Amino acid sequence: MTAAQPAKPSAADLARGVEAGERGAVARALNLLDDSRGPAREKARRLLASLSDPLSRGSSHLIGLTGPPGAGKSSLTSALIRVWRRRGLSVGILAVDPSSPISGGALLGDRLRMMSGGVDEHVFIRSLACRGAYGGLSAEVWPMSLVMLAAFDLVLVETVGVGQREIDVSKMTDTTCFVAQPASGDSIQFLKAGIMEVPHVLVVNKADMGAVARRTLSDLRASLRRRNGSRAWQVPALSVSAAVDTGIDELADTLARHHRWLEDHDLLRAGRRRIQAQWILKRLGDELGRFGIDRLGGEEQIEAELIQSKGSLLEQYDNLQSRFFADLNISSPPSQGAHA
Ligand SMILES: Nc1nc2c(ncn2[C@@H]2O[C@H](COP(=O)(O)OP(=O)(O)O)[C@@H](O)[C@H]2O)c(=O)[nH]1
Ligand SMILES: [Mg+2]
Repeated sequence: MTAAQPAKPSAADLARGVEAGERGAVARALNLLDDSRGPAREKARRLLASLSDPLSRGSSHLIGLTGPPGAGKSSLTSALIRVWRRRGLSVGILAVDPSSPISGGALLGDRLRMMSGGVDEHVFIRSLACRGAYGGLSAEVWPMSLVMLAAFDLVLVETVGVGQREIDVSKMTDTTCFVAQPASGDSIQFLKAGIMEVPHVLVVNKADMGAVARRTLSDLRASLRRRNGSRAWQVPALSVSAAVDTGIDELADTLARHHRWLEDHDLLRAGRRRIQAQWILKRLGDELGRFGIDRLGGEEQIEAELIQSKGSLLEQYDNLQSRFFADLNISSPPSQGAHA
């Protein structure tokens, strides 16, 4: 850091830009969250605290699109963007695709520019390279989602599901939509065996493949009938084709219906609070270990405390961290922050 750096917007200015949906401000905010150096992290903290409580921003909807590589998540994402834009909604995309770490988001961006003949000011795409281990990837998705929720009507996280032991990025959203590949039995087997937690919306893409797609859909519906039972939200299974552009409006309607349902049942804010608490717990556990978590009162108590407390993401995190170090009589925590 030298004095020769050009003047940068303050955290408060950045937050205002983000809330006005300015793409430049969103890009700068996401870069800030990506930067683990001390001053950047301090500014990230102020930025997140300056956003007017994105956890409560019920007008925006955080959607996870998950499923195996090749199922058509990216194709479906661009098809959905077209529908949402026609409806006058602004859209932010976080593409987390380990099968195409760098190019995923760029390709999506190119495709959209080709379709619309230019850059759409109301669509923002950010690609996150998969960094392999838990920390790098999921650690960034939640803070980034908060920024994007403050900026856009719809935020979509595209990702292949990750392992069971880690926080599944696809569960860090209001609505999880699973995209199945016709004739690939595995996801359906998982669902039947109860291994896969049922997402909120199921989609069989590639309806244009005909019989094989229809069979997959009826398979899915059969196993859903058994599992839906008396659930308050009855998980729907839809047939769509991103390539031929059929069923996309219905998919957008269904996603919106789940959002409304969450709001009607007072579950939107509660869900986001729980995701945030789990994010903080996971990060604390990575940094302070089992010992640290126990020292702070154990997972359950910390989670309950976090769900009650009003602080913004990094404030909550830092408070717990400081408490831990104060408890050990260490005056200053190590410089490494939550985004290391
Ligand atoms: N036949 C057919 N192919 C599709 C459809 N949607 C996507 N694809 C193709 O499936 C492949 C994988 O698509 P992509 O969107 O990259 O899948 P992702 O890995 O899940 O993001 C590409 O070759 C697409 O052209 C569809 O509706 N029908
Ligand atoms: Mg993809």
